[in-house]
Amino acid sequence: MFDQPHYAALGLGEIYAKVMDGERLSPAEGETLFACPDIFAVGALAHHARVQRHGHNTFYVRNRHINYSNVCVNHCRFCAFRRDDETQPGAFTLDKEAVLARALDDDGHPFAEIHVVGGCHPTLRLAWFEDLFRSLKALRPKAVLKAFTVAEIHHFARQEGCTEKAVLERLKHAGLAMLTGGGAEIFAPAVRERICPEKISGADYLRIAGEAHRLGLASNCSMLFGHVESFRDRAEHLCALREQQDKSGGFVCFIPLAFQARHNQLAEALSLGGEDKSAPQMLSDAAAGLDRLRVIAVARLLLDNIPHIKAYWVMLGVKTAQAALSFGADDLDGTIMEEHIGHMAGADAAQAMSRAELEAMITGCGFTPVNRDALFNTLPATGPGESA
Ligand code: V47
Repeated sequence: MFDQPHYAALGLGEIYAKVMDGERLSPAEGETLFACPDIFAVGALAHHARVQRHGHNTFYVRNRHINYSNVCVNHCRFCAFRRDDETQPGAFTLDKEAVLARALDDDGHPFAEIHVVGGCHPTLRLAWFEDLFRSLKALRPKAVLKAFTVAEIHHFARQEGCTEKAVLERLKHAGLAMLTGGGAEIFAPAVRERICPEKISGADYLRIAGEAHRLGLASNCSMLFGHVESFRDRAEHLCALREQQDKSGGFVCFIPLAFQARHNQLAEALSLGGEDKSAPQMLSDAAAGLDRLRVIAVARLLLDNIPHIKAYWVMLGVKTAQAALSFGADDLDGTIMEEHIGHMAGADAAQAMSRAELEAMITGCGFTPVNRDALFNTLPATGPGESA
């Protein structure tokens, strides 16, 4: 069914030929794929590209997310996690001991990844995090330490009155191996102005990611979708990441972040009818599920130089994440243990998954589980005495 005539009839003949020949697609072709009514045709092309690169291998990681605080100086309109200060209901800031206790809560089988994020805190300074990271690495030397988005790196540089490069060097020296992919949102300036007017620009996101890569730090990258962005905004966002990757090469994994529409200003504005009703966010639940698969598929097809596409089960939902494995995704992320950013905005997935559950999710849809660390180094399957 998914042969050349089928694609030609859909107006995708040239895209089909390019994917079969391993040629790069243009931003306009990405937009065409977002608009194509046949989601299965788009998914089959993405699955082809995924199998070419990874076969049926599907990655997961034994990891722990640690949110040190939700106090943040920015006012991103999509965020339900942030608070202005410690006095607001729901605000929290962990002390060093509480962070270390979470990293140690691993049944004696150290996490392969420790993922630390919290937003742009008004008073916690870079030196506090350097000390924290040194302690984390002393306690769990084998865990890959992944922390912050490039927005926090920019925030520290302003706090300290130094360059982002100097911040990154200090953090690297303290044990940081990579940055998380968050904070990219949508690069299109008009959309950014509507959803996160105080956040660094898309150009700065890419510039600081490039600085990190040049220093030997890896990073992930992302796109927040399903709110007020257009198909063109999505395609251009993905191609801007691809262009940066051509230059600096350090993006390991792309994470499409499906907008969670509870308890945040943007969701309220959309449901109150003040904004554009044609936005993807206004799709029914079923259509939104298909849209999530489509974003995974188009990302796989446009991002020919970023090795991994993550089906982040927390934001996609477990079942959609499973389906995403047949639409181009090759990674499910991990055990997580504790998640606040998505859950405070309405994500209804569990807080944690065991390793056995992740493996069952993968084998249950015909793929092969591969245990990994944050940098996608392959790790052995369950070791002796290790709990699932
Ligand atoms: O930076 C905030 C986004 C990000 C909402 O690097 C929202 O491996 C959806 O970056 N709906 C944090 N998204 C999560 C993140 C992440 C998660 C898992 C793995 C990795 C990785 C990175 O979540 C934020 C922001 O872009 N976000 N609010 C919301 N309402």
